[in-house]
Amino acid sequence: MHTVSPGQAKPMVQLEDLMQSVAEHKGCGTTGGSGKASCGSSAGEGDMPPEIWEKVKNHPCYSEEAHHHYARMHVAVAPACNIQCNYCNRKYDCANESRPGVVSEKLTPEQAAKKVLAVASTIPQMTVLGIAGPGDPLANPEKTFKTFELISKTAPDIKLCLSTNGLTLPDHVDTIHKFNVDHVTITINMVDPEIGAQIYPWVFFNHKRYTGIEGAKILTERQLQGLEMLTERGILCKVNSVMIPGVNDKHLVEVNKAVKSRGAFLHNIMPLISAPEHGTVFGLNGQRGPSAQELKALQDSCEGEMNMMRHCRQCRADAVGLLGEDRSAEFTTDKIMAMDVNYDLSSRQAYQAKVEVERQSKVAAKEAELETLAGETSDIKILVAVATKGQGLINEHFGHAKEFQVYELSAQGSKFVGHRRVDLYCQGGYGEEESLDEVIRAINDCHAVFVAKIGGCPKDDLKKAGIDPVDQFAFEFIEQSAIAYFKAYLDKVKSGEIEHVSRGDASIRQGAFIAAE
Ligand code: CLF
Ligand code: SF4
Repeated sequence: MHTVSPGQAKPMVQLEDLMQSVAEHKGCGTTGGSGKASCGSSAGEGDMPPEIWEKVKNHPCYSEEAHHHYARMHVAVAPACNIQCNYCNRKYDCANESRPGVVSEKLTPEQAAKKVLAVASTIPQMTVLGIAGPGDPLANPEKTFKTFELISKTAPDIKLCLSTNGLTLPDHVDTIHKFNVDHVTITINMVDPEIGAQIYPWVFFNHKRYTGIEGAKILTERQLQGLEMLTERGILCKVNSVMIPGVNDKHLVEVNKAVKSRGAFLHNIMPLISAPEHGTVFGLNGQRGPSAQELKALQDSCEGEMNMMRHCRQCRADAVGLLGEDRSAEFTTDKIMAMDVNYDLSSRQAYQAKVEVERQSKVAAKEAELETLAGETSDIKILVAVATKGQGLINEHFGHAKEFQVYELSAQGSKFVGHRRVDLYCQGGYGEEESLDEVIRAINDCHAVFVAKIGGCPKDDLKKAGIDPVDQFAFEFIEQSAIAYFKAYLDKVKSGEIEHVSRGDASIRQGAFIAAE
């Protein structure tokens, strides 16, 4: 998405201003191709054709399971944009796929290529390079494709990924194919121009500015045409949609159908992040974002044959690292240019082979635990929150967690359904009551919170709020532990030791809002 600065929030911006201003589109907008079940979920190798598995197995956005192990990076080579979104402030990075916040350092294609080699040498599990802004990559085609060209020559093992608003996509599909860009994200927020007019004040197309319904009509036609052209060529497409309560929330079910029928591989419905200090039209109008519960309900209602991405972190246009972590400060232009880069393909491959062994042992442990639920017919579902630093392990202290991953547990097993950002509870050695309240609010639809360690006071407060603090699975695999916990929970319910109480509505009542940053 892109965000809008106060000045640029006004509809009448000249193209020259537009091209010079630093439009900041962060993130991705890909749709994907082949229709078969895949990867926002924890679908694995047996669930899809081998050629699709090859494309998604180590892409952290296209595979929920891969995101625990593999990293992506973005290079901010695309400053300009050709549309205006009401959730975008051009002072900041594009909101299509990132949260408003910090202005990225703009790079030339040559600087970007050096940065990719520097990161690939330092972080061997970095497998994907995405161009996602800070404007629209296809409003800056020369820089975008020059970057891809340089990287495909120097680091051929890295997957190339692109995120766009889709306005000029049909014009670039052949070039995207030529450069072996296998993953494209299109941000599609509507297929009805009347709704589009509430989101996009204008689009700039064929040297002319179009406003209102007329502009939105052009945009939706071009987006859907581009999606069809990509999927015809076997390019995996993901669609990102920003959920804007009262504007397009109900309509996104229609969007889901429209993109699914055109071959999109994955749909990523993201929450609007909106606050007055972002200076966006929506932020200044008081447009709210959805609660975590509202977002999950919409994602659930769209989940059918097409997988829904639930693990998106709305990352910046210069993000580096595992999803949810940001190592971009280690790779500023000054630091990169001073680095002695040694890109060694064989050591990267050796490291990734070890990652695969780790990953397989995690999958095997989950499968084995799942067998304990065989024949289980209960329709009970519960959510659990998990403090983790990655690798699919419960390996974070409660007080150090900046976010909790949320899993839904049922007789079918465990499913990742989202994450909740929170302020650190532990501030320099002692807890902050306000932060603890915030944590409890954020996870109050969960029955339990799994942690590596937790102090006595927060433990008591969590219990009082009806949330079970669980540290018995410290440093063990998340999903294996969660299934074991759920099995024990069901056994206790059946024996009458405890009564199952649904906590599903609690977050709506008490407002477990997704934290806007
Ligand atoms: Fe980047 Fe996007 Fe490629 Fe991923 S991000 S261009 S597909 S490599 Fe990923 Fe970030 Fe969410 Fe985007 S977590 S904002 S979905
Ligand atoms: Fe901002 Fe353009 Fe991205 Fe929209 S498409 S969020 S206006 S940079």
